Amino acid sequence: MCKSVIISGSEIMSKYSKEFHTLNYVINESDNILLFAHSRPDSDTIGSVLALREYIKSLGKNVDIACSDPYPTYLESLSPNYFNFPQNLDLKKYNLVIATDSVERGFQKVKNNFGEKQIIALLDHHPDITIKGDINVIDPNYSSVCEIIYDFFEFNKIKLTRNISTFLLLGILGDTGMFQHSNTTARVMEIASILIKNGAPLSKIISIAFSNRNISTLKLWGRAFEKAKINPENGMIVSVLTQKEMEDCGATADDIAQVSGILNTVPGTKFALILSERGDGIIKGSLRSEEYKGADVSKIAAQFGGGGHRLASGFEIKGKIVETTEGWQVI
Ligand SMILES: [Mn+2]
Repeated sequence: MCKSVIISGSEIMSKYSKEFHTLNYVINESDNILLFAHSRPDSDTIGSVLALREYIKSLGKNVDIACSDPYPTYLESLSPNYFNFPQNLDLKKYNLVIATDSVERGFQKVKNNFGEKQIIALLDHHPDITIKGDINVIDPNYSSVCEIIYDFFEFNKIKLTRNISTFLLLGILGDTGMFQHSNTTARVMEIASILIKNGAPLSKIISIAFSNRNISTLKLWGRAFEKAKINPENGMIVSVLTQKEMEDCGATADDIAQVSGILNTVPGTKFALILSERGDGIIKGSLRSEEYKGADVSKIAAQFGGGGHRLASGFEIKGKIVETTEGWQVI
């Protein structure tokens, strides 16, 4: 999908030439730079800030990373923890602030703390971003923000060190579901190949970041899989998780994320739906499908006032999940 970088002779052209040029100029002109990762940080936002930190550090600048939630301990063997809580930083001292990925998940809360002289750059690949910075690269055609940053580095001829390559591959692997989601374009594979050539340890990243599971996660998945039902009429595979089950397993809402992806692997199904209770009488519906199944789950989400895209959508309804003889009912 992303065809933004066209190599013609020695000149690298990009759809974001202006933004990439300006961002690099501002980085070089700034003494203090803040990188902002989103709340409940995932591998894309983490890989983005770590890769940018590595580059900015190499220029001899002062660079800090802010995030409202802690750095995941399982990633400590990939990189030390450089995360700070925003409230522990003097936010006024930075010349430049770069927020990466899901910029509306956390960054909008602190955005007003920055003054007019502080430059804000937003790098994101989510649709429907309403906040604006001074420099914006917001493009849902990118698989990940790490792919945007790769283009930024390539455009500015910045050396991809082993660490930078590792962090960018971490984000790309996370957001493409380890090259399984439909956003895995030829360009993504080309970039991944270059990152691996530059020393990114593919299998190490996968085992550290994506193959380890908490026992609480497995228990919760077990509950969801045990209860899964298939509706042969519409090809839906559905399961539910109550708040009590999450508490019993010691699991969190993050542990639910992959359940629908795994349910989708059941042959003959068109899409998966997971209903989960989230406290305050809210039930969250998470819908997933796969490219080859030809379903559009955003249409189902829209019926319940939700949204998203064709292969991944969600909605929220009020109520409580009650098991009946035929299935479940929301009351
Ligand atoms: Mn992302």
